[in-house]
Amino acid sequence: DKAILEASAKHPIVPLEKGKFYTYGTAGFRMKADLLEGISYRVGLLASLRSRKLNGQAIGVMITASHNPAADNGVKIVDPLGDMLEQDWERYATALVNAPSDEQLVEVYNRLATELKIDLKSPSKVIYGRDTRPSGHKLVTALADGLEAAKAEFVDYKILTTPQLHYLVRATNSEGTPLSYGKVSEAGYYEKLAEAFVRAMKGRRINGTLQVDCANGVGGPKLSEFLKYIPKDKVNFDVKVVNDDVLRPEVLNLECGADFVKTKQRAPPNPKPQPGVRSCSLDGDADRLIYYWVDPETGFVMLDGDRISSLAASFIGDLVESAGLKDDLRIGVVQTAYANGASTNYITQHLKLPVICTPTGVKHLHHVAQGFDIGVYFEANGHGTVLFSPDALSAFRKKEPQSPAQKDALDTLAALGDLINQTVGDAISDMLMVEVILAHKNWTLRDWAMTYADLPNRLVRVEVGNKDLFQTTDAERRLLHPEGAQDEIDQAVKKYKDARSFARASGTENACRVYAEAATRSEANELAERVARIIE
Ligand code: NG1
Ligand code: ZN
Repeated sequence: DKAILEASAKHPIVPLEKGKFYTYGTAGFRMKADLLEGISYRVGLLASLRSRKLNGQAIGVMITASHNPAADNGVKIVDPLGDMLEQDWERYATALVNAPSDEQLVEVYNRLATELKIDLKSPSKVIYGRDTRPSGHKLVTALADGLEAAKAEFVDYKILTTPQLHYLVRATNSEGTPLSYGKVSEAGYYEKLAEAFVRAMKGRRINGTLQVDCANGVGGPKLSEFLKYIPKDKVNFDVKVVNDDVLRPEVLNLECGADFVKTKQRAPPNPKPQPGVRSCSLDGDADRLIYYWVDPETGFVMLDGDRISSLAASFIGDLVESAGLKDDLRIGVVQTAYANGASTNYITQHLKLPVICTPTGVKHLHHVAQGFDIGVYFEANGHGTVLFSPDALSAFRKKEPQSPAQKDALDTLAALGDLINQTVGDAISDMLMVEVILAHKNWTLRDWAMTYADLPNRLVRVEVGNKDLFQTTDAERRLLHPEGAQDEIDQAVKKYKDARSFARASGTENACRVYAEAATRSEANELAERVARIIE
């Protein structure tokens, strides 16, 4: 107790206005970096408890604020399989972080240990990493002090992408078991991806250079490092890495990156967009991916998370059929309400695959995707992955092929199982998956974009007095409160062709978001404005 008390005094919590609390949201604790030091210390305490509760399995802590401005930062906890912290524990995190004094912190810590039947003398292991934000230094120091005070064993992996940290957590916990996820090192991550990439490509050629905008974040140096692992004689992957300046913190996510491209619906102004260049953007911690190109005739064309999702579902669905596994494995796609309606139609009607809609936040999508043998999940913003069940992975390896085509399909599926990050959405891994699929199909980005036409859509942020008044149901697609608001939205939607609109409170910002789509751009804009006025 003494150690925890003393170290706590070094990393105080910044008090909030009366009646306000820090909350563990969709992205953990995320805010201006100068509020986070005490929080990071306390998250160290919590992570050590979580590890002890789970028999000393390694728990991860990632320090990042992803696509948010450089002055922000965030702290989030990763569970032993590399997935997000179990939902029940978000409450404990909130309780620990909001303890008003050092003494009360010790009290809450001990109370949690008693309530959860945690032996504070048992082993505990925590591993952590951070993105390139300068504030990360101070936050990992506070985190390490928390881990030391709690007498946990810990490993500092320094600068990593978020998905790399998730990989390392899973690799650490599966080391030496039959389910080993890969070598426990950053190099092990690159080796695994490079090997699976070569295997999945099977000598096929990639058509043209890919320009990768790295948001001036951690993805830049990590992607450059990864590229060294690809054997040039086996795959031609010509990548031009741009926006990879991690030395000037102020340029992080500034006018570049996946979030910029998706929300502004245009290419980053730097480097100056050249017509026809195959391009993609990562976000600040390299877990989101958006493809695009500037067409000489039609202008900017974007291939977002919905496109990646439908591309993956279509390719993997075909492979499963060719492999003769169609009756054995259930494939499904998971989306949120922000998925473009045209993508949902394409997946259900053309690919004939089930689609489930969940509330915003990848933890929800991930959970539902685990219910399928092959669960494809992406948020429209480009964050997602494809999950394979143990049954699926073993079928790819064990099924006796009846023909060379069947063997080919099984081999490709097995390679995809290793190539696609099974812990969390991973921009580098997803990019390799997209490249494999386009190479197999011999498709350009334009071919990919031709599969269906997106409905014009508009997303607006609305400042409201109290966003907590906005309660939703039906995977956030309908408002329960304020009373009458949903009826008004329904009336507005009826006035437009192929229209859909919904409003919900943001989980990461102090505002509401309104989404609208309709048959034409002007109708989508008009509908969004109308609905915004309803909830204002
Ligand atoms: P909120 O602020 O709850 O809308 C945003 C994104 C989510 C998700 C989280 C976590 C949109 C509309 N919302 O959530 O998709 O990525 O941030 O980063 O893009
Ligand atoms: Zn991110």
